[in-house]
Amino acid sequence: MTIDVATGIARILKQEGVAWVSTFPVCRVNNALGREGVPMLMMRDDRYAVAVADAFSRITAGKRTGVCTFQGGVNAAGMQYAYAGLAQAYEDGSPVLCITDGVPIGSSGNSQFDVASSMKTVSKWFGYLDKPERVPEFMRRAFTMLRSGRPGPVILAVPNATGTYDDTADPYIPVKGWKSAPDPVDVRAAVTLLLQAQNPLIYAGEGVIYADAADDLKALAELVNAPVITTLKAKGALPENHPLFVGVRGDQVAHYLTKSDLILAVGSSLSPGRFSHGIPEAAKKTIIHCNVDELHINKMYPTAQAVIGDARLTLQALLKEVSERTSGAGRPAGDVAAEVKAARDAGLAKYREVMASNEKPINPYRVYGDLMQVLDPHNSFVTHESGNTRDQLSTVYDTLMPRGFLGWGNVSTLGFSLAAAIAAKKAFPARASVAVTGEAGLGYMLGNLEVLLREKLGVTVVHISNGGFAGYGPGFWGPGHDPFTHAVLGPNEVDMAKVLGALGLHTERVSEPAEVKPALQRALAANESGRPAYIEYLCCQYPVYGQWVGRSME
Ligand SMILES: Cc1ncc(C[n+]2csc(CCOP(=O)(O)OP(=O)(O)O)c2C)c(N)n1
Ligand SMILES: [Mg+2]
Repeated sequence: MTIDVATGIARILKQEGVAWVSTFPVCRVNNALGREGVPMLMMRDDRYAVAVADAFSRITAGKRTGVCTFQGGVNAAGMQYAYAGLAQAYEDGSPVLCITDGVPIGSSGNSQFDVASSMKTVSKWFGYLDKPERVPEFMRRAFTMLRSGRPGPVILAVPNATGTYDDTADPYIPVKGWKSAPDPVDVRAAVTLLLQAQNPLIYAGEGVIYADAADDLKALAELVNAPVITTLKAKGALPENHPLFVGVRGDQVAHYLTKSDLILAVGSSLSPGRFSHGIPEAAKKTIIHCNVDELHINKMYPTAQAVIGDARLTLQALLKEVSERTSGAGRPAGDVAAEVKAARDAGLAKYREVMASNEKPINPYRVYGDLMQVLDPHNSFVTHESGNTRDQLSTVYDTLMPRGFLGWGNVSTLGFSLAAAIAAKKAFPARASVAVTGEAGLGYMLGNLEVLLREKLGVTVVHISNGGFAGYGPGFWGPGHDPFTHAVLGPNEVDMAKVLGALGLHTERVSEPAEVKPALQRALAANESGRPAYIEYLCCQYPVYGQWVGRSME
């Protein structure tokens, strides 16, 4: 049957199980999506169209692909605005499918902005659909890349959405993802090093979550009796009440990174300098680097032994090898768990204290502590913003399942938390979904709050309202490093709860520590009937949190 390109794409998306597409108009594929009954989640700008789809892929660990559309072509206004979202998805390695208009054949070179070269810098693959007949081929390639290897965004540019082709000539069959298992020689060599080490440390990255390998990580940690740290993006890969879990950041993490003589990195790029740790005295340590992609091997630190392959197959192979070598006994238990507990208790003591604080303005840690008490850790989603909310929550927020908390941002683009909370609600409607933000993140998301109301998305935005960019200004530590550019209108000048209440959200403004918890409970109750909520907590500026090791304050 002869069909047009846009219809072909819409039908293939349905075949691939795509339940909805986020968008900001216009894109020439959208009307076909509408006609074919693919629901569209219309965001209020192109960056958020990308970010919601990106976050959906992250939260479902790539099992359900987030798809978005935005304007491209010669008038690439949408694409230029979407670029921020694309760059972030690429930076963080998120398998999101982005569909846009391509520059029509015969119109290249018309604009200053070079669409193809800019898109290539932020994608795993930029496909330019130069012939209608190639729709099935391009979609097969796209979904293969989205589901195999190192995750990353795929961008498909459609220059002629109304071109036609015969869809029976190359009927589309949904593709699966393919995985590779590591070389057994490398597995044996890695285990030899691992069993020789005095103080091995497991350094788990987000690849563990994408590979659905949380249980395998736990099993290996227990067998080799090694402490575990996770990256920001892998937060939750090991239940954080596990006796071998050290932390994401903080003094106890620094202690183990320093003390370890061997680092077994799994599913992490080991790329320091942004929102991750450097490895102190790396040249004196043995680094075993397990990764799906050779890109990161020997990247910043010398790799003693690489193990290339899917994180789950790798962990299973390591587990089997350790088990065979030790007749199932693993490494002797010693007092590793007791030491981890002591280090965690010492490292977290000062935060636990303020989590119970009754001071006014409210200490932000009091909000996080109460949030942990109110939410069911097995049935909720929390995410942070760029700024102190990231730094503080990733220091203390106990996460008991993968994606119970979404840590994000190798570079952290303000405003992503709302996209993440929306995506979490779409992925797991029964879970409470909470975005914790400061005023900067809130500023980015304001226009997009309308989407919550229109789509009846019961999401709660928790605002740590402190009248400025706490990490930059005078704040807690004296002069601060950006004293000229940190103050904004704060709670004394603007009543945000009133502003957003007028928009239609359930809102509260809370200044009493005792009211932190009940206000959260009321917000979550409102969410249950599909009403979004905004809670403004009048907080002090308190830029205190666990540091990244080997990284200067910035
Ligand atoms: C798109 C973007 N631009 C700039 C930054 C740099 N930046 C990071 S946090 C921040 C301010 C955070 O202040 P606020 O939201 O009030 O949070 P607080 O630290 O006070 O809790 C800025 C400007 C960024 N992360 N993203
Ligand atoms: Mg602030």
